[in-house]
Amino acid sequence: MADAKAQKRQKFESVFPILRDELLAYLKQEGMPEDAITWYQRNLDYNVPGGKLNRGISVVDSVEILKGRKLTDDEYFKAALLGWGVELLQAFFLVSDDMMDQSVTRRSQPCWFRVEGVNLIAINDSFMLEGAIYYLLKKHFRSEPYYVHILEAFHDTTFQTEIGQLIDLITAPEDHVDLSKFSLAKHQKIVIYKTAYYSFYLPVALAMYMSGIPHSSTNDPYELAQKILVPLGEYFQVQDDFLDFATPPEVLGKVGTDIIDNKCSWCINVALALATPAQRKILDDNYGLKDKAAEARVKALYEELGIRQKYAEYEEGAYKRIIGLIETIPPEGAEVGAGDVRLRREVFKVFLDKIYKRQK
Ligand code: DMA
Ligand code: MG
Ligand code: MG
Ligand code: MG
Repeated sequence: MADAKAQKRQKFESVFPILRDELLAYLKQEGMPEDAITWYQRNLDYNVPGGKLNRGISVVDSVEILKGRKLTDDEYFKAALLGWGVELLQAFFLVSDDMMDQSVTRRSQPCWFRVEGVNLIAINDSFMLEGAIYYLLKKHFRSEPYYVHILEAFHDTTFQTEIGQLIDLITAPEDHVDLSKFSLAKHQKIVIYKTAYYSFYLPVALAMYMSGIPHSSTNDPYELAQKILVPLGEYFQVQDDFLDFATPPEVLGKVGTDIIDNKCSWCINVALALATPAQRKILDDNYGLKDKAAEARVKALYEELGIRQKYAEYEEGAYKRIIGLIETIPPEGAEVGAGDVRLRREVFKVFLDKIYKRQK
């Protein structure tokens, strides 16, 4: 089992150097100086391949499930390229997110902008991670009938993520802590926009387009997919918020910054709902300060309020709710016709199982 998973990851990873070399060859062909090519290679190698790769591998998994058979070599390469497109988008968001959140580490190494000699050049580096997506899509998908659909899927979810990042950032001003501005409703809006669309809807929508699933004016399968994947993404970001508080950096691969950054996180919203007036004062006095001792006081109060237990309850509820949503898809066997490519429960079940009770 674990072996099959490692093999799948390895096969997916083996596509990355091919794509990276195509990008570097483009710079070479344009006569770019050697140090620019080396810089871009370092940017790509440092920021793209080192994560969990859930989003990227989900594109491949979903195409396999939707087609209902093993992929040809060409199909595998194309599905993996779309997967690496999502990972490039993720790298673009993470490099910029870490600057805006003033984070310290990512994937167990210093955030890219903190690497010696990088600093604000990381802004342009993040743009070049995004630019890579459209270079590769044009090169490999331009003549596909679904080319415009996948372009739109990348563009639409990118804009949604940027809107989400905006509300995440302006809800967390550095110089002014006002916890009465937070709410779970606001939190839901933030997490759906900053995380759910690009992390969950995008990989599945890309697989659906590549598998030839058409849009429909009645019961659009893309809308149905979104109805399941948005709550799944919301659950994933609640996990991210919880792990920011609860998981040591050695395990998580990044140092949590939500309390110090004054973020409208799931944890603070639950804490606000549970706090007595005396406990509320502790939160008001210590949240959002650039001070490790204040952060520790907030964390101690989270423990006292039983945030871990609340999270365990939330996770069970979210899991059951999402299973219920998945079951709104007609079960296997309810075929419309032979060779019919349609949405399948397993696409969502596999994605859900990847994140249920995750520790990092
Ligand atoms: C994640 O928000 C959203 C994007 C678009 C990167 P975050 O700042 O909570 O992420 P992380 O905890 O990984 O820094
Ligand atoms: Mg962040
Ligand atoms: Mg952030
Ligand atoms: Mg986070």
